[in-house]
Amino acid sequence: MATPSTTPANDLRHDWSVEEVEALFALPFQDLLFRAQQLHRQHQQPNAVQMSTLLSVKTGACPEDCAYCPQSIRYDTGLDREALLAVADVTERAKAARDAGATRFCMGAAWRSPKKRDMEVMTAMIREVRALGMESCATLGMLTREQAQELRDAGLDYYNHNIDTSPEYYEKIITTRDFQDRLDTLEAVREAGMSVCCGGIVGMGETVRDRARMLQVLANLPQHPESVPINQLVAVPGTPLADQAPIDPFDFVRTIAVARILMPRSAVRLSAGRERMSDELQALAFFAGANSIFYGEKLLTTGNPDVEHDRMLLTRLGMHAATGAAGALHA
Ligand code: SAM
Ligand code: DTB
Ligand code: SF4
Repeated sequence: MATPSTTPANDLRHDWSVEEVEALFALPFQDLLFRAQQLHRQHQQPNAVQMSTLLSVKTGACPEDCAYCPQSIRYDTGLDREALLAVADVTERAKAARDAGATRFCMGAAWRSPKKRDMEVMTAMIREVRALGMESCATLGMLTREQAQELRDAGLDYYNHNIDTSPEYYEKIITTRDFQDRLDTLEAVREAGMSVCCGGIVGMGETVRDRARMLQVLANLPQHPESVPINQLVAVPGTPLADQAPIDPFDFVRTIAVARILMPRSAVRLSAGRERMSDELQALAFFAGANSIFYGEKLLTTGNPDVEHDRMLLTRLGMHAATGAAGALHA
C-alpha cells in the first residue's frame, strides 16, 4: 500500500484506489488512529476546533426523497412546514451564534434547488452574515453555474453539498436525483470560487466498501473539499431509515480517521449524531482527526448538544475554538 503524502500541500494525493482506502479501514484500530493523529499534527492545529452554527431558514416539504431526511414531503415525520424566514430574523440568529462563539453561520433550506425569488432572499441573508464578521455557508440543494456565481458575488464563503454515500449505494437512498447531479453542483461551486463543504452520512446500512468509496470520491476530486462533514445517521421516526441499527462507534471513528488520512489539510467535521455520543467517544473522534463541529442546540430540525456542554467538553480536553478563518475567501 502506498504511503499517504505527509509533506507539502501541493503533494496531496488525488489518486487513491478503493483497495488502498479499504486497507486503511482494515488496519488495527490503534494503528489507524496513530497514523491519522500523526497526519493531523503535521497539517492542523492539534487542539483547535472550528465551530459552525446551523439554521434551517426554510424547513420541510422538500420534494426530494432522501431516505434519511425528516424534511422530505414523502415521509410523515410530524415536522411543521415553514416558509422561508425573514432576513431580519436570520440576522438576529447569526448574531446570537457569533456572540456564543461560532465563527461560521450555515443556512440550510429544504429545496431541490433554489428559485429566482429564493435567491434574492438568500443573497440578502448572506450579506448580513458577512457584515457580522462571520464566515457564511449555505446548503440550498442543486445549483446552476449562474446561481453559484450569484451566491459567491453576495459573499458566500462555503457551499455545503454532500455526496452522502458511495456512488453504488446512492440509489438505495435517493431516487429523485443522481450522484452525477451532486458532482455537477460541486463543480459549479468550485468554478464560482467558493470553498466546498462536502461529506456524507454513515450508519445507513452501507458496507465498509461503500464508506471507502465515498471517501475515495471526495479525496479524488480535483481539489479536496475544504470541509468534510461526517454525519452519523440520526434515525428519525417516519423516515424509511427510522429502524436502522446504529453503526458501531468504533467504525464511526474509523471513518473519521480515514477521512483525515485521505484529506490531511481539510477540516473534518464531527457532524450530526453527537447528541447520542458520549464525551469519551467524541474525544476519540477528535483524536482520529475531527477538528470541526456544529455548535448550537439544534442542527436543522433535530437536536445537538447544548452549548454549555460543548464548552465544558472542550475545556475538559484542553481544546479551544479555532480562531481565524482557514479556507475562507474573505478573511
Ligand atoms: N436540501 C439540501 C441538500 O440536500 O443538499 C440541503 C439540506 S440537507 C438537510 C443537508 C445534508 O444534511 C444532507 O445532505 C445530509 O447529508 C444531512 N442530513 C440530513 N438528514 C440527516 C439525518 N437524519 N442524519 C444525518 N445527516 C442528515
Ligand atoms: C451536514 O453535513 N450536516 C448538517 C449540514 N451539513 C447541513 C445537517 C444535519 C441534519 C441532521 C438532521 C436534521 O437536523 O434535520
Ligand atoms: Fe430535501 Fe435536502 Fe432533505 Fe434531501 S436532504 S429531502 S434534498 S432537504
